[in-house]
Amino acid sequence: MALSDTFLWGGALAANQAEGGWGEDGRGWVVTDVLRRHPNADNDDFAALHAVTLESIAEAKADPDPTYFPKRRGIDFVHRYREDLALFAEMGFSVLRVSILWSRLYPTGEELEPNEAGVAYYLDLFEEMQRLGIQPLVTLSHFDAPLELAVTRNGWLDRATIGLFERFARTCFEKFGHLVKMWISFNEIDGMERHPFTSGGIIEETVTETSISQACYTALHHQFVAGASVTRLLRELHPDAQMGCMITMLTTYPRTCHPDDVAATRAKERLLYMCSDVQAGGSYSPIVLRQLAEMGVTVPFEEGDAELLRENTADFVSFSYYMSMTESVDPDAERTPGNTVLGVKNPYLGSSEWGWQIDPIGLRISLLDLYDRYRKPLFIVENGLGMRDTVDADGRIRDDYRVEYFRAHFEQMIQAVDEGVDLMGYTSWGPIDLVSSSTSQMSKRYGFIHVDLDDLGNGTLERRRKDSFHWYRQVIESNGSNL
Ligand code: BGP
Repeated sequence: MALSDTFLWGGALAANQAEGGWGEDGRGWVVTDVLRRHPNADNDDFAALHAVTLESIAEAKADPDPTYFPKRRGIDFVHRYREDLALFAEMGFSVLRVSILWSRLYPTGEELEPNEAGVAYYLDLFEEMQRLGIQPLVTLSHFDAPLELAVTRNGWLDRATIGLFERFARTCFEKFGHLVKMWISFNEIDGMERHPFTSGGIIEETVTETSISQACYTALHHQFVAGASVTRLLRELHPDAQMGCMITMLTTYPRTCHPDDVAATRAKERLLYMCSDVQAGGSYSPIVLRQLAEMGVTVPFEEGDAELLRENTADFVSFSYYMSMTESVDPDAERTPGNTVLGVKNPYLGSSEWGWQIDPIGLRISLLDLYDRYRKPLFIVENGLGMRDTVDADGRIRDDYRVEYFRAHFEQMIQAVDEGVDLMGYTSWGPIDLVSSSTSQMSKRYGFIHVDLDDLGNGTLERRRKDSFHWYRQVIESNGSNL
């Protein structure tokens, strides 16, 4: 069997990690602009890098040197997108996932009218994609709440943020809806508890809720309501368009077959599916609501919320997949870092330089589980291997480890489709090197295209095809039959 002719192949970027253009054209501050890269490039202590206070924000805002704030520069995509899109087209991309930076359209989030320069940039980007035959898949919110909303409203904790987001989304649909037919409301919406500042614009020291968990679930509920509301709006304005939800897929295995480990794994999984259950299924699981209540958390339902969620579910379920997780009740079980989480080590898996466990079979398990659960089309919108690459003396980047990673994942993906999964497409994470989300490092590279830029911002920004570039082109050309 093979993938259908309509299967979409491409890559995925996020505005806050790629665009740059900080301080230009009326672009406002965004939460990730104040995240400091640790001076030691090897340090990827996630919690420390993502902890912000009002004081650290003020200090960062007063520091005009982007050296330690790499997301302000990104890879300068905002000025080089034509060149980059041409390279994507050369690989044969039929889809490119990008996000729209909220503060490029609404610099503080509160303006009544959009910033015209921002609108013009995205229009040009989408028009150029159309010219090249690349369909846009657009995320409305990818770790980019306007900083001002975080400071003045504690971001998504304030229910009024829903209305501001609706205004932003309406502008996106009205201005770009003729070019964009596939949307995603929130990137990795389940990230709220793991990184409240980047996901929710929440500054922990100013939280007045009973607990930080309560604050996170309140903010998350507001995002669910906002997501459903903009889904309804999209259907009114563009009935031919589709809205997807997006989760971090962390398929979880029990460390042993001891029933305690299995029960703990199931409890983890229930939380894993919590967001897609609401966004694709239309309601919170009663068991999860009980679990939250036991943690002292109440979901702040207001009149009409339940109905809105039920009636405006996602058209497709998209997800990132980098690794599987393992669960154990043994407090001494060996731990290993993962995508913004610390998990139990799985002795059967190898891992990347950053300790992320590599598990292609977990991708197939994820696809089958998600499709079984929701019976909605799926979209793999992030997957890839972050590594330090070296440019050899002859100018080549021999990233056969990356090819090996993708090959193994594609085999499992195709097998899942053969087993009955309805999969719309695949976008690899960071088809061109960009600034890492969790570490703000440039040296953690995912691309088929190398960018000459180091952790301190030195480099020409020149783009260079890696060996994997040629391999991916042939995969796309053969629609996955030539791996
Ligand atoms: C996901 C995010 C992305 C991305 C990716 C890789 O969680 O949606 O924005 O960056 O992970 O993570 P990192 O850049 O930390 O290696």
